[in-house]
Amino acid sequence: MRVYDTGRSTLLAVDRQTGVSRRMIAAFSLALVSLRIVALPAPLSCAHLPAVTAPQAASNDNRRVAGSLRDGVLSLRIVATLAAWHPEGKQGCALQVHAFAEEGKPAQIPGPLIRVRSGTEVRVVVRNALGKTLWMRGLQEHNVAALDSVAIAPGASSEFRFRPSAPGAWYYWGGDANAAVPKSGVDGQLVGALIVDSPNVRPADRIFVMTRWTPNGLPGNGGYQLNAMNGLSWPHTERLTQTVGDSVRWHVINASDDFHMMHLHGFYFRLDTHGNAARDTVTLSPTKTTVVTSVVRAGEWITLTWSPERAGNWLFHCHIVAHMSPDQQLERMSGAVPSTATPSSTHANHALESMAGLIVGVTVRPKSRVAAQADSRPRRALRLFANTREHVFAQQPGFAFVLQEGDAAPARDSIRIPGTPLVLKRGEPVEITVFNRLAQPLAIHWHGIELESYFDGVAGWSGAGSRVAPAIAPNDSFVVRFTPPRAGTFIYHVHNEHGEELASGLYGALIVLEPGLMYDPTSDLTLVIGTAGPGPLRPSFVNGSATPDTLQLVAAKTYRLRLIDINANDSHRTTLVGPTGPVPWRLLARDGRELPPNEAVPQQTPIASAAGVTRDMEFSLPSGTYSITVVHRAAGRVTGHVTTVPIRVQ
Ligand SMILES: [Cu+2]
Repeated sequence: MRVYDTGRSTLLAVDRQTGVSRRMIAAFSLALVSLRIVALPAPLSCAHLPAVTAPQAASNDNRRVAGSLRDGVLSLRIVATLAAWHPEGKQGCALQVHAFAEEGKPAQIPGPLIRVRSGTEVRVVVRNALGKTLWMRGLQEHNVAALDSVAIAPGASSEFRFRPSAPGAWYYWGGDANAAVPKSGVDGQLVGALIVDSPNVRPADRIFVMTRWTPNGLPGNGGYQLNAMNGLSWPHTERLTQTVGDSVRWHVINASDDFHMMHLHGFYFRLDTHGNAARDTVTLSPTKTTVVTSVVRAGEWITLTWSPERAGNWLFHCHIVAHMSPDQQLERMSGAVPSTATPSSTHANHALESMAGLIVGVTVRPKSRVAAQADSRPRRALRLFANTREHVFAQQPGFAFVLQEGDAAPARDSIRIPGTPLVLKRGEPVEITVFNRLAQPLAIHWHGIELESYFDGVAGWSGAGSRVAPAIAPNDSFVVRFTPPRAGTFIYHVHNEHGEELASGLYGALIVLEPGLMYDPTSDLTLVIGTAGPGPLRPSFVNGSATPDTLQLVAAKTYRLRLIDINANDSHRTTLVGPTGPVPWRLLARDGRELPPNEAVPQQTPIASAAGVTRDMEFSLPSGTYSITVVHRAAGRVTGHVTTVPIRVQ
């Protein structure tokens, strides 16, 4: 591991430098890591990609406001033009796309940042240098019922004058007619943030614009997609540095045509605003809630605040496997011309090599030099085995985490999907030895648990300084230590995918109880939603089955239901259904955090969820026949697949 730690320290050591040099050094470090692994870095070949002739676009970190502000008027001239986009840094391959530039300057991806205090007049002239009609949307006052669209003929210009009054993380975009959200084709980068601040306050904050690219019509690339944060794909995305105790505020704009599940490692964040292109209120997920994962649907944005309480390296990323997968690396895209690039198969550094896309790294510095006191109390010891068995999903293997119960380790090929529920106590130190019996290195993430960075489970990244957690090598083990600070419903799951391990069972429920309580399965129910193995879409698993057993319940008894969604790529709506339709239940907790009275939602059904979400509900039923239905949605659309948990109440 020493080799990769060296690379990592180089990455961290330069985070005060400019974005450009940081990225260059990041690229250098990555090259250094590859060099040590494969002896020679493969020459970068972009020959498998469509030819690029346009001038290079710059990635835009959304820190510099475009245009000039004079006498209460922000004036700006932008042009829609062809540009070469380098989502993997300036040294990486390029894609030819449409992008916005300030007149006379290189194009930017995402486009120039428009930012004003509410009440400021904005005058934007947009020139269309593309060979097609450009439909512009979003350059207007917001909080309206519907947005305008304005067509600009090829070669023509159009001026937009408006005086925005509604504060929010709005955006503008261009494309073909009637694009309700920015489309992921050649126009997918033709977007820019339009931030309206309240008149008096402009808090220190950051803006992240998420965009997407798919190779419309390129042969052999049906499933390929590339997702970017401020124009860059991990590990080329910006590295942020914070200090313990900071107040961090981010605007996260999903300027794409797919939904994202934004997850923060190690800390909760408060969702302050949740809007879409037209309005600052989205009704499906309430704002002012505190979670570790929030959905941001196509065209939506959120403003969130959080405060790092512990030092170390952390991630903020989309939890959808396809949006954090190394399959997004341009070298993995095939094309009309066969690729000469060799995909990285060693995964020697999980963080740098086996993730890509919508990921931002955050390094939190300690506030003082005094190290936190180690917890010297005795630790409850658990032994957890990562097992696999052949031919579980037709010809494909299944995977599972199996806890040792008794004196003997479980058989190497014993699996149970989901993994053994881990039941811990709030405030009780635990020591979990994870044994890797897989053929590949393993990293395991304790989702929602507030713990020390080193044990967070992102191999090659979690930790601080030169002490960075390794991946667990095959036939090796790793000791994880933490003390859960709160009771609630959490998840543990694989964090490094080599194939489809998450979809194939490598996850489980992590339940933390108040001290003195025992887990009572007769009143405490856990339903874990997972993907039903690799391959084409089908009904999701609930507790490892597409046809779960009937729950036998007692009339008038109060039940707690822990609902965990840890499927790979899709979303769900879960409803308690009785003889006459949906039955209300009481929402008790989100992502393991008990709802305080001012956030309590007395009755809620259905529960919307996707990867990385937990919800606790309470209900009590009269005698009768009921069911819990889990309706499957892919890319936000109902697929027709429903998993039903029958319930009999007597
Ligand atoms: Cu995503």
